[in-house]
Amino acid sequence: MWRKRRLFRVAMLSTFAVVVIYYTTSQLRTIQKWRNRRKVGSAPRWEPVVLMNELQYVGTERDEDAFVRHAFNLSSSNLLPSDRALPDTRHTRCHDPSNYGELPLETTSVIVAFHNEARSALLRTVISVLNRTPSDLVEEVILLDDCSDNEEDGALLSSLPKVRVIRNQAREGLVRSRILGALEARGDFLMFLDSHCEVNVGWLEPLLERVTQNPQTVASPVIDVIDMDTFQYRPTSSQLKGGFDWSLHFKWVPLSHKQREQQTNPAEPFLSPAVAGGLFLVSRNWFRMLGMFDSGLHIWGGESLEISLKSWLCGGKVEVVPCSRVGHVFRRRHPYTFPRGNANTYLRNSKRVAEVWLGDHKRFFYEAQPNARMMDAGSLQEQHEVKSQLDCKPFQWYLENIFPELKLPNEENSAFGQLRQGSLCLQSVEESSAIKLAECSESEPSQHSWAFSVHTASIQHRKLCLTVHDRAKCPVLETCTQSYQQKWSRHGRAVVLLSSGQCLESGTTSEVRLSECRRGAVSQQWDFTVELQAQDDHPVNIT
Ligand code: UD2
Ligand code: MN
Repeated sequence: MWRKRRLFRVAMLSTFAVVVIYYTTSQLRTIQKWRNRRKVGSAPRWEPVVLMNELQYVGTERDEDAFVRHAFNLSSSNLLPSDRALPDTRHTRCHDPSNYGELPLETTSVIVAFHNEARSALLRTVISVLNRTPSDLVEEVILLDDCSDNEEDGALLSSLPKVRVIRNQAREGLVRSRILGALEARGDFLMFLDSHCEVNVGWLEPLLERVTQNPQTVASPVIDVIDMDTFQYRPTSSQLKGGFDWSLHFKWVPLSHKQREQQTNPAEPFLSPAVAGGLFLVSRNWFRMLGMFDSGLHIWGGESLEISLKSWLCGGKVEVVPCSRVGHVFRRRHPYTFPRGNANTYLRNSKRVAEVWLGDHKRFFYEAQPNARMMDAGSLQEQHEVKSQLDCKPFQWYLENIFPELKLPNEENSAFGQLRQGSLCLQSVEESSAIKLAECSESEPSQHSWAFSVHTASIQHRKLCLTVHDRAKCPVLETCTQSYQQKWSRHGRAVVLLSSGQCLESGTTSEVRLSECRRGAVSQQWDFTVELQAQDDHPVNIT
């Protein structure tokens, strides 16, 4: 009896032990499997399945002149297979996958908007993504057909693994198409590509690493060149950052001396004032928080500077990641129509970006692009709302900290922006010539666009001049006449009416008046946001 019970207990205990061991090892195995699943650099897990007849899809489309329809050599593109080999253009340091650490469990939606793209180029874009990305990192490839003439260009690709095709019934332009793609995306990260790209080996992992480390990062690959004539794939310098000039034209900028000094090797990601093109990875949540792209941007242009400025000014950052390489066919002209006229569309888009993000510095945009002044850019209310909701920084901060290479043009205005005293700013009063002081606010237009010109000795607010009538004490805003009642000078921080030698002074309430200058009086000290020339530091005779 006693022996029986002991045997029973031993049997129970060993069954229990077996169950525990089995459960633990199976759990460990699952964890290991997940770990392996996220190991970087392993062979692609997409098994190419012939789901379509490539030759039949690409067909025999030919141009009389090879460049007419697509602005690149169509014959060269058509001759290449969709899965051609590419030279690995990365720095050797990028070859070691352990450099990228643990990858996220989240997936990426690749979004490709296209309008009348050459089928061979479009197919190569998709196949390069499927073949060169570990399958479990890719949620889907969204092909956003922006109302191409032939619906089948996109539709026939929907049989490829992970590919979803969405078609616009009317032409929306690349910006609204990408927004639509982002709204449809199920992945946690969004990667935007043009429809004539080829991603290179290990392209996504280094981008993912950056965005996972800091989810408020916009991460751009280095964009290699696919020759528009021969389709040869060539490396570009991995040490250039994205920038722009006052016309808001994108340009490449070499890394600053300081950045080069800080860099320990050329494979390291670096901060960039703007994305180096329209190809980048961003977290879907962060992109949505930023209000995505401005949906008022038509057809082509403006969105890459918009997302860059928005990221930097509203708490994020922009990086170029040299270990990530994506080839792109750069062209000399747009191969498609602009329903509203080519130059106008781009200029209008740029005006929207300038109006929302450049603050008082938009004056330089208008000087570089005078035709934009009179253009109707549409409502910007939504963009301003995003800006104030996210409490975005002023452009001056960006100039000082992120893009010091963008120099202010030498112009006659020696100071401009807000005219402030401590936390108070001078502002115009609607439908009146009066001015008053109020708490400074980035988004209050009546506080911006003050300018002091040494040349004309005037203080302007938009088109009006600060004027003090004889025997009046309070300055008002009136049409500029160059009269002595509108002549001012600045002495240190004092603002002096030349004819009377009196100083601009804040009162106890919101009013502003003229009074005798008193050395060091805080109520007579004024600052403009931006000084274009060093001020005359010699103290003048202030009694
Ligand atoms: C550069 C960017 C591009 C975008 C653009 C400015 C690179 C490599 N490319 O363009 O991503 O930022 O500047 O907006 O930096 N498309 C449409 N609908 C249209 C017009 C174009 O879907 O109405 C597609 C087009 O088929 C292409 C993509 O948008 O896939 C970008 O257009 P692009 O290749 O003509 O522009 P690109 O390379 O000059
Ligand atoms: Mn392109």
